[in-house]
Amino acid sequence: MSDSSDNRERVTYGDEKVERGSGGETHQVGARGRPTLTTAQGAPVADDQNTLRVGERGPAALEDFHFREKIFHFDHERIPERVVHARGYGAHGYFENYAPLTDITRADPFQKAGQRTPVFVRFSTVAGNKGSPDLARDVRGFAVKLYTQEGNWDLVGNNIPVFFIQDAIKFPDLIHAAKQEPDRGFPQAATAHDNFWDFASLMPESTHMLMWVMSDRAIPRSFRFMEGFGVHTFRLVNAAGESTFVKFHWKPVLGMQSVLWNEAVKLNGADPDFHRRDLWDAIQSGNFPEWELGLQLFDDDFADEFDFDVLDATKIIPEELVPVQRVGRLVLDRVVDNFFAETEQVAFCTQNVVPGIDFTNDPLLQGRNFSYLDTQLSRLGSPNFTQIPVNAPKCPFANFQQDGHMAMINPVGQVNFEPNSKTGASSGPRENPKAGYRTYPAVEGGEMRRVRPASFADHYSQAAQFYASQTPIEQKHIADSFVFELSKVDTPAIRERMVANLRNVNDQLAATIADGLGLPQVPPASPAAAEPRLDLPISPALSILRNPPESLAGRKIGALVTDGTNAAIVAKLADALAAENVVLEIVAPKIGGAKLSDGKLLPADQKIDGGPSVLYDAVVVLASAAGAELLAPDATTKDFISDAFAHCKFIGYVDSAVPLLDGAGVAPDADDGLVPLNGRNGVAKFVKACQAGRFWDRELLVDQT
Ligand code: HDE
Repeated sequence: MSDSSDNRERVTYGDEKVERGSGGETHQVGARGRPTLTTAQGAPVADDQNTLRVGERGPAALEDFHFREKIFHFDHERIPERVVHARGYGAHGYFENYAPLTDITRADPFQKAGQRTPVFVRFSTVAGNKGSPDLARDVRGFAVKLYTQEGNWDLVGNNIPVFFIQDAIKFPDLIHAAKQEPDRGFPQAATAHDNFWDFASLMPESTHMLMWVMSDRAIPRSFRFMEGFGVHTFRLVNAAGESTFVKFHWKPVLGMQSVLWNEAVKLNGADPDFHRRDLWDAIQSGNFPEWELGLQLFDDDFADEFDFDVLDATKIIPEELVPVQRVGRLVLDRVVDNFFAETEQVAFCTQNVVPGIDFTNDPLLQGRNFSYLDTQLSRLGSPNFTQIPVNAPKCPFANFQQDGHMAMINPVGQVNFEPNSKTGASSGPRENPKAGYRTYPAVEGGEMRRVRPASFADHYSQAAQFYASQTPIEQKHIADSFVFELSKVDTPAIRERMVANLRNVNDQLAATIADGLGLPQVPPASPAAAEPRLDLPISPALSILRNPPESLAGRKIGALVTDGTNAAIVAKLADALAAENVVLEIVAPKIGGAKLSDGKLLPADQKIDGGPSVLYDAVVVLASAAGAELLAPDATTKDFISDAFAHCKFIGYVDSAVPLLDGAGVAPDADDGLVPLNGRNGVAKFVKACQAGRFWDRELLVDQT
């Protein structure tokens, strides 16, 4: 990481040395080379421990300007959190283009092979407040700001390619229904309550998205293991003014991975920052998260022939029908310097497009184009939010906008209007008909009406397609989450209405959910605006498990060690995992570490109480005989093993640790997901087994409800 003090200019005022930072701020250098603490006005502070008082035990003096300024600033530290997507985490990086795409777009990032465009990405959950846990069942925001040479392009997407609603006018209702109920102020970051399901069950257009949200997609293992989507159909426009429709995809290079619901619930307690910590750790350790940008390109003919309306954001275009072409990669290689300045103040606006990128008439997108700019004013408090470094373009920019709260950039010189008769630089900027942004001249017309087109009427066919495209275990997870969520709904009629809707998706699914809820009978299917098509071909790309990762890279394995643990096995494991680019974390009874069989102290990363197995993709239990005896009655150790087993994780173990497995109710030979490490190639076998991610065969045995 670069040391910002390197950029500092040192000047001398009288006897005092003053450092000037790159932002122009100054610090007086006091004792031992440290800058002197000053007020915001620059006055040096002599005492930051005590308020100014009249007499040792007397009242505080109003003239204590240092105290008043400090508290005043503190009182105003918060800005309004985002109405949605309040909980988020961002990082810097770049987009690298593979090959020129000049035939389809004149957008700057796609003009040359190897061209790099700086980016800032913010991932988020939607429903929870800023301090809510990371593993809520929710859609994840995947917002990318590309600082192109022709302005900022914001691709403000999600990790799910469809949305709940078709028209932006329903967004406030959707979000009101999803967030805490207004009278009680809970539940936090959870849709498992009456209001959400009341709304959802009355809005059949939400069904497709509900299938995704009830699937494992809504509880990703981390941001690094999830896809991203631009959702809407956009336009790419080339230099000749020709348009191609496009859907944007982000494909994670490490592959997709999710956690189990029971695991998510426990993760939220063990580490509410699990996702942000994962991103921070990955970047700080040089394992830069990476996604490939994929484009689905199609023309008007395809749009006219396709079974669904390409302007309807509740629909996908299956990848099998229009392949995703990978055109570049997004690499996140730098964490923020300051969370507030960058992640909190970043202001994405869907209206931020650059020449070569254009909108379509998707009614959600059209509504969003109003909402984002508007929301920034109330969050950031000034139209000058564009001047905050994370929001400012990195290309030259010039206009006659001026003044307003916190204006840092103002026109220089006499002229702040156009046209003007001045010449040269002092005459200010001028429009550029050649290089300037030109809207695609789509021909529009028709009656001005509030109407939902008939082409948006099919609410169930793609929901059915999504369900049919999942593996049986993923289908089970979908049914389980519907049952979980609807079991938190107090009003029986809402539960029934939802099941009635789901009969239009899949009868078996509806029956399983009805049974899970203990409904006396499966309700009849609700009437559908358009007859659902249950014959759409399955789309394997929609399943996480049908698309397993190519390697274990980026995963994390937890090793439970005690005093006396076999040092040779630890060393072997460390080597084998390093070769796979897998992180090994040492979990021990004490954070100081454990003295292994070779007499050496191995420092721990986690004390067992703070290192439950939910933090890891797989675990190994390496306790020595004496260590196993010590830990056998320990409840946390039992949880470590029994949770790993219940979450279908691969568990490696040494012979001396078998009593711990027994104590946790896990037979060491219960299934092939338990791998003995002592034998020949034990470690290699374990590492190989872990490639499968989870040992799913176990799930039906450990989950009986
Ligand atoms: Fe957003 N959305 N949204 N949204 N959205 C916001 O903007 C809105 C929608 C998305 O990390 C808000 O700055 C409307 C779809 C992300 O800062 C707000 C509609 C998709 C983020 C807003 C939608 C998104 C937001 C709140 C219905 C996926 C977080 C704070 C038409 C394609 C960006 C803010 C960040 C944030 C409005 C629907 C993605 C209020 C009106 C569909 C990733 O402007």
